[in-house]
This record gives sequence, C-alpha cells and structure tokens, in this order.
Amino acid sequence: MPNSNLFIVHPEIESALAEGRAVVALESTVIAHGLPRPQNLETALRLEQIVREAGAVPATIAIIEGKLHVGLTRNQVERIAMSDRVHKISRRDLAVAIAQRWDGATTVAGTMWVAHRARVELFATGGIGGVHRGSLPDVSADLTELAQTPMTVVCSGAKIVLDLEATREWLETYGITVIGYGCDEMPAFYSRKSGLMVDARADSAEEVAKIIGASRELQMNVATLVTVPVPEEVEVPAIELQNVLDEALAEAERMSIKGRDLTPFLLSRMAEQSGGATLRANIALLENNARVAAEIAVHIAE
Ligand code: PSU
Ligand code: MN
Repeated sequence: MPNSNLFIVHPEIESALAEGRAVVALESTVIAHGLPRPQNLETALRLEQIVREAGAVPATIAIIEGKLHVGLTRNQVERIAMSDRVHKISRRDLAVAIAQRWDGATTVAGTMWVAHRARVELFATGGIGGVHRGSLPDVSADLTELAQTPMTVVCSGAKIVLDLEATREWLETYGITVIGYGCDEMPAFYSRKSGLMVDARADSAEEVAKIIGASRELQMNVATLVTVPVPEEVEVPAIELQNVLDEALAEAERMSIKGRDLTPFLLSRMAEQSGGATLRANIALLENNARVAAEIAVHIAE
C-alpha cells in the first residue's frame, strides 16, 4: 500500500487476505449516486450478504473523512447511503478527497484503485462507465483504470446510456479480455443483448478462474472483464428503452448536464420514465453479479 495511514482495512478483510480467503470488493458510487433512497441502502447491505452467502468476504470501498476504507461498518454504509454530502470519487479525485477530508463514494475507477492497493482481486459492480454518446469525447476513467489495473471486474457490460460499440472497441484496443459468463454477446446493462461479441465465453466460475490464472501468470497487468447478463425475468430490452433513453439524453443536453453528473442523471431519469423497471433490473443485476464474483473468488482462493 502506498501509505498505510491513509487506508483503513477492516480487520475481517485483513485476516481474510492474510489467510488467502476469498474477498470481493464492492463500489459505493452506485449506493450514493446510482440508486434512489431507500433502495440504495437495502441494496448495499444485501450485496454484502450475498457475497457472504457465497463464501467470500465483502469489502465495500468508500472514503470517510478523508480515509480510504476497505470494508465498511453498518453505520458507515448508512452514512454513504443517506448523507447528502458524499462526493463521487473517481481516480482524479482521490488526493483531493484525502487532503480535504471528504466523505466520498468511489466509482469503478476509484474502487479499483483502492482495492488493488489493498490486494483485493475481485470486484463486482453493475455497469462500468465507458465512451459516452455525442461529439464531445467523454470517456470514463473506468476504462483507463481497467487498462492499468490487474483485477477481475464482474459487471453487466457498460451502462446502456453509453456508446456501447465505441466502448467495446476501446476495451479491445487496450487489451482487456471480455469474458461472457454464460453468454456470447456482451450484455447491455438492463438488456441481455448488445449485438457485440465477447472475446470468450465461460459457463462456470471454474472456467473464469482458469482464464484469470493464466492472465496472472502472464503478468498481463490489465483487468479482466467478466460480463454477466441481467436475470431474464427483470430484463428491459434495449428496444423498449429507446424512447426513454433518447428523451433523457436530450434533456441532459438541454440542461447542460455533463461530467460526473451525467451518468446519475440519465439513470434516475430512465428509472422514473420506465415506471421503475430499470431500477428493478439494476438491483437484480447488481445482486447477481455480486454472487458470481464471490463464486469466482472462492474458486481462485481454492
Ligand atoms: N453501475 C450502476 N450504477 C452506477 C454506476 C455503475 O449500476 O451508478 C457508477 C459506477 O460507479 C461507474 C460510474 O464507475 O457509474 C461511471 O460514471 P462516469 O460515467 O461519470 O465515469
Ligand atoms: Mn465522464
């Protein structure tokens, strides 16, 4: 760790890591800025429980008063979920958050940065950031972090609000292997299909663990992305969302919503306009991904 005074690793996670037991990192931006209250808190706690039930130790990552926490207490999870003063922290914000003693919720990029330095190798999330639509080149720092951090990230593809084709190309350019977990197409967040192919299909946690093992042995030094489709019963097919998404994008444009505020705005707009269907899908895929990540982590630990 760069400076252990800045990191607070929960004792349970410290001993799990020391003993080589399975640990799964969870992000906190989805709690603070991705889901509405009170579902955000319920989901955060439920994800930890799911990881435990699968035999791994959950490590939710967030910043509390300028310290990088790996594993939160129940009170800290509540604080991240309920406080109005939680910043969205990507890689570029980490130093400022520490210097100015912020509370912060870490994005995929921020979570990877912290988790990797704490030696956590598996990470479950909903959808990664990627290349945004539109003419301005807005590329999430999630992608560049994937390109330089050797972790396994379990997700349901990139968020549907993005330019999925451009995001897929970006992953290929930077040598990030995309594994389809029980699928041949890269999932599109709320939807199971994107029309974009994965690099390899794996049908079990064991198969994924083998690929990760080889990547590690080769010292590839990039992330492996395991993409898991949203459970069928709550899927919202992309075609059904087209209008809702177009309206949300147009509204963001009219209101000049950009940068870190764009993704949360689009997600909450879509949840409202879909009568909660996208919210149900988002929660279900988060839960499913947490379980898959824990199963993979358990296989690697064995
Ligand atoms: N997955 C979700 N909901 C979210 C996010 C992911 O189901 O809110 C968050 C992640 O933390 C991701 C961030 O890193 O959105 C991407 O934000 P941006 O596009 O501003 O990089
Ligand atoms: Mn951006």
